Amino acid sequence: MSQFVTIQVGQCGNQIGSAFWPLALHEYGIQTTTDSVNLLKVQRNHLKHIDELSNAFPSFFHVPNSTDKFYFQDVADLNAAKIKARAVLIDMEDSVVSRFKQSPLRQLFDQTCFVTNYPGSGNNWAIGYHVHGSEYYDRLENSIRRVVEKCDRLHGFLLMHSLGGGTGSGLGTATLKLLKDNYPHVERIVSSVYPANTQDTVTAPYNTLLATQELLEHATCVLPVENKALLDICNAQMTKRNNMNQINYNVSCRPFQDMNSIIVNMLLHLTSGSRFPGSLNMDMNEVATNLVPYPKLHYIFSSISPVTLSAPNMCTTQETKLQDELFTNAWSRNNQLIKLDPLQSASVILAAAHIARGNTTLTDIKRNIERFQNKSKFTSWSKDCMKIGLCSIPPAGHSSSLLCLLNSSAISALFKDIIREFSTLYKKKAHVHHYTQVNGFEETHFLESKENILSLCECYSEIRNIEETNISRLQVI
Ligand SMILES: Nc1nc2c(ncn2[C@@H]2O[C@H](COP(=O)(O)OP(=O)(O)OP(=O)(O)O)[C@@H](O)[C@H]2O)c(=O)[nH]1
Ligand SMILES: [Mg+2]
Repeated sequence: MSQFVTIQVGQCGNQIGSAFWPLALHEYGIQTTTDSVNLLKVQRNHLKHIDELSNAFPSFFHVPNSTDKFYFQDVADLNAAKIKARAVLIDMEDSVVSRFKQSPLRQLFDQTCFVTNYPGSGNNWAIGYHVHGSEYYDRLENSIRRVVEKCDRLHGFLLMHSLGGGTGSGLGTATLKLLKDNYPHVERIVSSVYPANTQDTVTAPYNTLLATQELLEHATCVLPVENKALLDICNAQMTKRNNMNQINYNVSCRPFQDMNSIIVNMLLHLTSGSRFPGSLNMDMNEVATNLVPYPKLHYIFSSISPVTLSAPNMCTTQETKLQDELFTNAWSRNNQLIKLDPLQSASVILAAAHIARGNTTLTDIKRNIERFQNKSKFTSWSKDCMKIGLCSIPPAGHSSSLLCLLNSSAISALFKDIIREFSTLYKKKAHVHHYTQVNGFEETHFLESKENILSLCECYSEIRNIEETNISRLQVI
């Protein structure tokens, strides 16, 4: 089974990480809470799939003395066996990362995998990328190398960060470049949280533009996420629950925790085919080969169904959903992790993949793929090809689930938004001096990034126009 190293950068990246590790352990049937409902469910799940879980466990965790018997049931077992997460935790302030050091999972993280400083990158991409990127290059290189050396089947890096601030966007993309330079053949899958239009950081448009340019150059695949979309998904989930659950939820709610667990479930689902067996397993390297037709056109829409929230009481076992309903929900724009519709009529699908987990059958998939092909517009080369994956192990708490991945020209709306927000600020040269006073940053970098993103938008519209011309010609004949 493949192995993955997660790299968490900045506040957001590390908060996503703090949702990631308990849920990843949960998937292997390992208990991290004292909640009795969850305990029962996890243990049942654990017993049913013990062999598969045992084989798949080293995907995210280093087991020093490999044992034949998979005996881990809770954190104490992990500590006794000196299990370590394959992770590097980076932040230029230490408040979020230090929460890891105090959490019940603290012994999962080796001291050498923490790279922190004080007091952050001041919401400035240039400080994250140029100042911290140079100063911490050697430490990052060493920390990553140490984790990599403990892998014998390293398949990919999973980088988690946001683009609105300075550390996740600046140092995050500097780290991505480091990964590309040092490990060019290992996939770099990035989950990037894009800021909402009503931004909490005035310089977010600059940081987002500059980071996006780096993501285009150095990532294998980017799975963009918007907090607005996550919040809407969480709210929709809440209105479906009864009042008592709603009250419990409101009391215990930590909004980012639920929003982040949606991202985590997407990442766990994405990697499931490389970790668990299945009758038609989709490996991670197949994701990039199938979904990225040209190197820079690697932004992928993702949606999952059913949605899982992590708050106590909320992650109860669901009855088997009707399979067709799983697919319909995954195609809905309401389930997309960004606030765009990949299937809108003016767009064209460049590539698509559906990864099912649990008791979905090939017949279910085939029937639904046909529905999908009839409702969507494709390029000439993607019309008849649909990558499908079937992984037999469902996520914790569900009997089946579906991840839909789409490379759609509709993504250009995200890029146009980035340029619009940037131009509003840049027209008045507001806040520019914070960037130009950073050693290594040139003002031309803003305009070059803008040009590159614009030319990406042109690529998407060219593909869409060619397809439209083809379609109308066909109609005339
Ligand atoms: N989904 C999600 N978004 C977050 C989280 N924390 C922060 N954000 C978003 O991330 C952006 C701010 O970036 P941060 O991650 O706080 O910044 P940073 O990378 O630590 O950079 P600096 O603090 O500027 O050094 C804003 O758009 C926030 O809404 C989180 O836990 N989850
Ligand atoms: Mg920060």
